[in-house]
Amino acid sequence: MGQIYNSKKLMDDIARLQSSHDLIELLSGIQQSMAIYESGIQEVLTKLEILQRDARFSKHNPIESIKSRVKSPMSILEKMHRKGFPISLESIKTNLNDIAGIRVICPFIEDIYTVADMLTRQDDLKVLEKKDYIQNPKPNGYRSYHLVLSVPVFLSDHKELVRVEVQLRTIAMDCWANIEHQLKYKQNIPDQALLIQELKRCADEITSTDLSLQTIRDLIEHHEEEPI
Ligand code: 0O2
Repeated sequence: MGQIYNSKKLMDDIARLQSSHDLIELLSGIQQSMAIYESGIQEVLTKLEILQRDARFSKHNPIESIKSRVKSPMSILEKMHRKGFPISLESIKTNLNDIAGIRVICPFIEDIYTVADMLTRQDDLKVLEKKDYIQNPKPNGYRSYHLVLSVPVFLSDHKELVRVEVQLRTIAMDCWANIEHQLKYKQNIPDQALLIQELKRCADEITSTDLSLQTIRDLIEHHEEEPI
């Protein structure tokens, strides 16, 4: 997420690298490969929905809401370009972990680890990567827990292992990340440096609020009711 997204510059760079025929082929190849990523998302979404349904029978539901998306072709090309990877279908498949993406929003920090545990215990999923940006926030203040999972998708004549990135965050972390993402993709905003500084301050306040809310919830939960 380092650089400001400049679609004109990206297209100029890609045009320099490829003939326009190659580029059209590449974009249609990306479009065709989307179906398999959608299937990967569907598999993991089903698992999360089952967990959500199961939680209806317990005291607390650790999942507030779930969002999903397949990365758009332009966003795929922008990320390949930003990371300096060669631009080809094979390279996209090898190098990008988040073409299929799911975001799980949790009420409390502890819920994030509960849901991550419940998912990673499932023996048909393989955990390829874990990144704990809650214990180790990014310098800009970004906090979330990321998992890259490999999920089997059964097609008519073969099985494909699809990589799906799951981002888990609290409601406040999600709100922060959405605003920060918008700022990154906007150009020529006045006082950008000041806004970045303000965002960092908000991230620190959110961290402290998330921790306090967790403590209050734990106190309420562990309070033994007096017998009447
Ligand atoms: P977009 O537009 O949201 O899709 P990796 O190969 O996994 O090691 P990667 O993909 O850079 O390298 O990993 P990382 O840091 O886990 O980031 C993956 C995604 O997490 C990003 O995808 C964002 O969605 C989110 N993310 C990471 N850092 C930040 C941040 O500082 N701010 C915000 N708002 N989101 C962040 P994309 O493709 O960069 O962006």
